[in-house]
Amino acid sequence: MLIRPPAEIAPSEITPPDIYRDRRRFMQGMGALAAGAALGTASDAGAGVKLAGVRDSVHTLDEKRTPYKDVTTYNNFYEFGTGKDDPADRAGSLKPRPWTVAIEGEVHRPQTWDIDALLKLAPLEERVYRMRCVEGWSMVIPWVGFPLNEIIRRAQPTGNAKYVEFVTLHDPKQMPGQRSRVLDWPYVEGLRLDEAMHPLTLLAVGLYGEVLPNQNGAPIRLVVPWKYGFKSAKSIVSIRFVEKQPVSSWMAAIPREYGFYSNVNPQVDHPRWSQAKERRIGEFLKRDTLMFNGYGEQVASLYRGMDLKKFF
Ligand SMILES: Nc1nc2c(c(=O)[nH]1)N[C@H]1C(S)=C(S)[C@@H](COP(=O)(O)O)O[C@H]1N2
Ligand SMILES: [Mo]
Repeated sequence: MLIRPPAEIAPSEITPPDIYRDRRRFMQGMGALAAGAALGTASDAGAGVKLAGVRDSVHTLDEKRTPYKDVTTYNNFYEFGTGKDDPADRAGSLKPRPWTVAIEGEVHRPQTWDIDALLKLAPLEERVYRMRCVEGWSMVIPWVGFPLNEIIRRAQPTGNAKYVEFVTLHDPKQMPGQRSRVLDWPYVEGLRLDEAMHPLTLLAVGLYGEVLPNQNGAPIRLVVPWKYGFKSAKSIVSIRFVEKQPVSSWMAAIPREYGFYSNVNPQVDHPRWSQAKERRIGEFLKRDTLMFNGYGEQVASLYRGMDLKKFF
């Protein structure tokens, strides 16, 4: 999004033949099986493998879900390149096992979670969320995950914890895009503690009932449905509780264009384009962008009294 204007997507770009998806998933499955065997870990770590025991939740939508192949082949994940199809083509070098997530900083109980233990921390739910990229496109995605607040409660933030920082893996061997300096790596994002505690804020480990594909942020990523997509950091290795407002990677790169809050807000234009409308991937006509991406009833109270033009 650093270099691209709002996406104008050719239908051919978003409807590759089905066979493409099937071939890719087959190969990923084989890769996961091989990796599982080599590491002696469960083979259910692989993308495309069905997640067991996923509950339905009240978080669903009466909107058409974006097809799996679009969700997994039209991505932003600059660690694998800046093109929309780079992550699907190149994220095979990411190894989602073994993996740990450190809970650190201003907490009474810092802890490093092994990813497989983390998967058992709370019941997995399916949540169908709208996702809106600041570039002007959107999707409806059935995520699988659990609320971030499940981890936060266990970590017991101290009185100094005002914000939470999310840090993506930094390893140019696994993430070749980190060899070019499009961003100051690692990718860092942040939320205010109350935003992080909000029941809509999700840690996702899957989509469409299956283990998260690498290109979507395996093995664990944030999903904050009322904020622009870039707030939802992928492939997280650290969740840090801090006193001062973090500087996110996008704020550091282009402070005039990307602020800390980044709430979806059709009334606040991006300095280079309008945010009033969006193109739902797979649709032809643009639709109006909704305040807080349609989650206003749940989240507007977090911002009561704040000037959202100033705190963009
Ligand atoms: N680590 C990391 N996280 C990231 C990004 C990225 O480049 N690196 N891109 C963000 C942006 S701009 C968007 S729109 C979403 C896209 O998520 P998706 O590809 O799963 O739809 O991921 C976000 N999380
Ligand atoms: Mo984005």
